[in-house]
Amino acid sequence: MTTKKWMRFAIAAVLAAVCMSAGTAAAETKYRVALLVKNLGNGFFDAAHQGGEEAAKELGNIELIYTGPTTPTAEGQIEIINSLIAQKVDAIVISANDPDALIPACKKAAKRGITVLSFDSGIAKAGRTFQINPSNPELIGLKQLQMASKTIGGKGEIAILSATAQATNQNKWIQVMKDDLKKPEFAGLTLVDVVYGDDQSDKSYREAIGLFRKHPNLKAIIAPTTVGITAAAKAVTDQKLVGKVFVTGLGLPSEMAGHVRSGAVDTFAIWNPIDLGYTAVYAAHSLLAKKASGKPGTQVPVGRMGSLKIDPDGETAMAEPYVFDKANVDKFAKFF
Ligand code: RAM
Repeated sequence: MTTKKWMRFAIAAVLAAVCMSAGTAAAETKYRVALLVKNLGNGFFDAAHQGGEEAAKELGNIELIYTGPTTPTAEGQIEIINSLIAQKVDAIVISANDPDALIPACKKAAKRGITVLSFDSGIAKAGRTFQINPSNPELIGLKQLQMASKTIGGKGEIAILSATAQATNQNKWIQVMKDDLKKPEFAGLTLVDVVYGDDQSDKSYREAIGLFRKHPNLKAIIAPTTVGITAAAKAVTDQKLVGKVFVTGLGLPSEMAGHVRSGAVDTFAIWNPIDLGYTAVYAAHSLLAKKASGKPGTQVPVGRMGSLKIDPDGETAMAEPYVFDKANVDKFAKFF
């Protein structure tokens, strides 16, 4: 090797060593982030998990732990939070089964230095740094009433088939719908019942059948849950009520395409659950890496989703719900 060549080789070797040690330093700041969902086996959360993994991959220093109870209960989530505290994770990003019951467990986690965020279904202020709503709750509630009203020509009996009776997100949307029903725009609609399928397919199905029996003049079921809406649509088909009772609410195009085709569903809405999971995990990283405080009035960077503006109540919204019908459902069914 000539002296010149040797010098070049030596410089390259030193540079490589410096880069490697920088790489090792980055690898040392690996964050363990738990994505704790209402329950496992729900396609909506599977999609959110996919988005969370995407954020973890992009950021490079997150180990994502995807977890949740088998049924959507606060007790199941409290048990998991205690185990995550024992495992000393860095952050818990939770879709809560109850706004208040989880506060003590989440406070305990925060005391041990764990960052706690809620997404999808929130925890009350005292239990988290901030809550990421998929969209503005007023808009989500209103959209569902508008879809039901349009499908049944603005007139008739409607019922709500929800998730669990304690779910923060569904309860908020139901309240918005009840308030909006007082508007002249919805004067022809009568809300005759609110029932709970607990985000379990079989219970949701039975509740839908119960509604048909109890309310023979029922025109529409609004199910503000991806589990409830599919079960209700199946019940309508099985009971040969297509064209008589319509189902609307919040659903996944992948699960709803067949029901739109059958006519049991005219329109339904949802936001992108992959984006929601991505946003939630990215936001946790921004706090852990001290790129944001998460305090009201500040912004939190969330990668390809831009940034979240935290409002005075410590809440933020991701995007607007999107409406699906037979013209576009198949296109989106490939994604979520
Ligand atoms: C179900 C869950 C979730 C909700 C969606 C619309 O999958 O209840 O929390 O956001 O429906």
